[in-house]
Amino acid sequence: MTAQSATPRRRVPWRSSWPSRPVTLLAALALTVPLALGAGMGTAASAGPQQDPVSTAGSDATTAPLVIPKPVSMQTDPGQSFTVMSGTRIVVQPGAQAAAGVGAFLAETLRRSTGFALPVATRSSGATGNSISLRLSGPAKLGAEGYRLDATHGGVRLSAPTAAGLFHGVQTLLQLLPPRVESTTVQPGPWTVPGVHIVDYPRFGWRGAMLDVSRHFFTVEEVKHYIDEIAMYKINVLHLHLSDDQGWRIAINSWPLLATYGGSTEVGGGAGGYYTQAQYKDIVAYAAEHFITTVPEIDTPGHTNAALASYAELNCDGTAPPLYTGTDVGFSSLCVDKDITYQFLDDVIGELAALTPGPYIHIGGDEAHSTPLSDYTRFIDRLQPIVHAHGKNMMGWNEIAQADVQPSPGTLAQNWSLVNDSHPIYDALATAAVSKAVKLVMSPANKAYLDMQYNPQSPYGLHWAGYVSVQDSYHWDPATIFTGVTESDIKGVEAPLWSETLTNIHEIEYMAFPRLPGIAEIGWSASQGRSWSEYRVRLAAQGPRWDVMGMNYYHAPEVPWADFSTVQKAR
Ligand code: TNX
Repeated sequence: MTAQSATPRRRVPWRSSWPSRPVTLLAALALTVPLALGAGMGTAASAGPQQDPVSTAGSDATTAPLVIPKPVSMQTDPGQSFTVMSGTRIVVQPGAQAAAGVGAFLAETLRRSTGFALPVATRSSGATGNSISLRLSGPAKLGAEGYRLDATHGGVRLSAPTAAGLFHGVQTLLQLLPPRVESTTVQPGPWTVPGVHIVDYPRFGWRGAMLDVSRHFFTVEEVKHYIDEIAMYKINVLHLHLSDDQGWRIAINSWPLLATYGGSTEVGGGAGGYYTQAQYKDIVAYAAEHFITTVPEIDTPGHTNAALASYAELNCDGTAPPLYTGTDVGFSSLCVDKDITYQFLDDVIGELAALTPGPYIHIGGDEAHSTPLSDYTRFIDRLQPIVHAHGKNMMGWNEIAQADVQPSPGTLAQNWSLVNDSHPIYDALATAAVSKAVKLVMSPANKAYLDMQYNPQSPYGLHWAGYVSVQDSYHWDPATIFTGVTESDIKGVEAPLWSETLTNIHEIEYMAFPRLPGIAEIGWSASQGRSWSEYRVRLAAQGPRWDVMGMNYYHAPEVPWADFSTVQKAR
């Protein structure tokens, strides 16, 4: 492949410089807390976002902090501010190791651009004076991921009931600082945070980003780079599409040819690749350090040519097909009536479950056009107990709702059906899932698929679901798209990035940005009060940050980049 190795900018520092890193505690918090929140936290708003053609945000733009996702409540105090200085300290309570880990992340990020020492100190009494305090406390209403942030002359006080909440609060704090805070080299100050009082928590407990590492393979460093970028917008699930017709990307010890042979190519005939189990664990741990739960997907019973090519015995006729490097879908199927198919799945899911601290295994289930429906439903019905036997919940694309799926524990259907912009539509798969008490993760292809071209001129991407402008991808609400599907049926949202046309991190960035922050906001912020005309101003303010980070992004003409890069640079 042609991918370049990318240097992560926000590597969590405790690996080397935080000797008492509470790995297990942090990992446990990161892996269980975000998903435990579930749907329905915060305002159960169901009104769709307004389409306000007139910009109303201009007057606010220079005063209100330009944060994405939009916080639940934010009061500015123009008479107050806090400036990070050479003597500023980051303060945590004694024994609050999870808070100390988040403090170390903040310190490391700030040290690079400010050049200040920013020691992480322990003190029981919270912040006094020139400090940023991180406290593991706060009212229950903040939930598993909420936080409170106050910036005044007296310091910055960040509090949250969980480390995940503190981490999300740190992401907000970084957005309140000038864009050059994202630099990896020392920049001139001042490093002023505006006077602000924020109370914030998410609408949904699942805010995902999916990366297809099968159609093209991406290196560990590239995946970590993407983790850095999605964490900025409070994404808390990384769904890795680890197998498809064109490549198998995770080493399975009991079936070694899957990776070594099935992973040896990719779309277009490049060299492909796969993650060793150690590399995969490294990705999962890195995501967890960013309070992101990894959900691995092995796509079945279709999208399996790489596996079928690796082991002849998995084919009904006992003959292995050749490896595949094209972009068709729907031509491959596991052999539903062979016992070895289920032995294979048991082995693969067993090894995957052992590598997966999070509660979900995604079994695909999409576009199984070569599997007759009765075979398909029998297959899914046999697969779900295998997932459960390995202690995991099953997630699949929305077609799984055709089978007799059990809702418990925690079964999820990922809905990729197209949605109508202006009114709810009936969708049989969504309705079937909900009737079985299976919750939905919303990924409507004509809104949330980041691989859809922005317009006919886009250099990468597909357009089978339409051209999806930045404004289009922001203009939907998960709870109002299907008749009969309401807020409580929805686990959250996810933005898939399929990689038939994408070969490296720069191309990934171009498709994900600037649309991904909008999907993140749809998952985090209440829909009431969301409007494109206001959002696009906040989005424009991200541009200078991405410029500083050297990120590639589409300079969508409907976003007023130039105006706000000037404002931000002047701050
Ligand atoms: C549909 S929708 C797919 C993928 C493709 C993608 C391209 C769904 C679950 N599957 O196999 O890569 O479209 O946009």
